[in-house]
Amino acid sequence: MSEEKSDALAWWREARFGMFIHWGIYAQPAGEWKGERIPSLGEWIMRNAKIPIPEYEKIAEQFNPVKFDAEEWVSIAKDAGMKYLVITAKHHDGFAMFKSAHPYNIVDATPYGKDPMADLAAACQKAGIRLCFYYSQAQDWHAPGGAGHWEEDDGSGWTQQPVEPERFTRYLEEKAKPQVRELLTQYGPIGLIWFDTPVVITKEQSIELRDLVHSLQPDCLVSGRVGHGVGDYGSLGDNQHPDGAVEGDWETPCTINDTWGYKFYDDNWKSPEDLIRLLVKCAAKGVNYLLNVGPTAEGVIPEPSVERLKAVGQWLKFNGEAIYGTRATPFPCDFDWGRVTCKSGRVYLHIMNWPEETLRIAGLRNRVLRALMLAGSVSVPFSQSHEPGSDSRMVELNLPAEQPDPGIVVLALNIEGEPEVSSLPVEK
Ligand code: JFZ
Repeated sequence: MSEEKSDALAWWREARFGMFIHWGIYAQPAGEWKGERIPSLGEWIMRNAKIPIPEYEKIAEQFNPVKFDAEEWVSIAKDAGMKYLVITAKHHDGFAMFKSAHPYNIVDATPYGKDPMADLAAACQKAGIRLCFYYSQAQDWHAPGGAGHWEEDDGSGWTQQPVEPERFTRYLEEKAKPQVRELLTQYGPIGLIWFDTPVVITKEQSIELRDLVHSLQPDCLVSGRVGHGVGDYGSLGDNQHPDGAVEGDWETPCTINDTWGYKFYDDNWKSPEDLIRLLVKCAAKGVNYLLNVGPTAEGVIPEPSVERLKAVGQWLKFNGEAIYGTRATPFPCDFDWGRVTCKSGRVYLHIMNWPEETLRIAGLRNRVLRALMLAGSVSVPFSQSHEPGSDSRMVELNLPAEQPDPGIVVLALNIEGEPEVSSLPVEK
């Protein structure tokens, strides 16, 4: 991470929670091809069902998301407590979901004929949400020279061609770079470009893409998946949350069910409690949580996702202070009872397993001024001790015997100064 980018990262660090949207013409087959359910990710159906390019192109001729309503999508994100939105402008299938000079795009190749990104840009602007774009820079199964490009072989079927460096360079120059330029010049300020699966890209090419983004919009961030570690922040593996401490700026992309792009029969939904737990576990490591929805071909965010996002938003309404603008736990370890976030003057205890008696926190060096449950602002009686001989410190919180809420209860400790803990917070 370069020094000069840290200002541009300020909003992103503060945000902690964003909406990922995987939306493309793959939502039309929705996980099924010629009567067969195709395993794995919805947005990978072209490759997994080995759909020839001319047949896949026909999907676009049916794609008509008449129920798409940008303001509604943005309000779903806002009600969930999400602060930014990252939408697939072009996924690996090569189809642009925006107005582009390249003809394979939603405006020119579908009956819909409109640019949803323009509507989203306006709705985001109005709602104070940062609009960001996902762009598959290397994999493009439709464009000659793109990684994973389909070509008809000797007549026996369709296969992926090995990538030849000169052809790939031509694809980058003729399609990827011009489209990145379009995304950064047609829709006003963009928060970040979420490049993905660098596969064959060279380090020089990753740097060129990053520099192109920064030259068009200096404050626009570039995701780590641009390749070769040259992005402005890193991406963890999908649905991952780190166990140990993490250095630097990271984000975890997550699914609510098991796919990114819509599949009509994937109903393996995580519970709202699971989603909140993952949000807390990410925040406790200073990691952003980018939670995905996969809208249908009609342009509707599936109801089970909407319900769950509402529940997360409800939790954040009371406990958001313990997520937004916080830093990773100051403690060198995790605790059985839950997770910790903090900011200047405050330590937040996210209680996932309600303790049987007193909750003991060892090692906090700051004087605690007050302890309260965030939801309802209920004060919690506590005591604090310090044994100078062994330099052992302890805060004891007398929680109610009954957990006041079945979800994660957050305790805020008002402290003096910046949170500080002993390097080994030993419990007696
Ligand atoms: C990629 C895409 O192939 C997929 O379709 C989706 O868009 C997802 C968000 O990103 O898949 C990945 C990329 C990287 C990892 C896992 C899945 N990873 O690093 O663990």
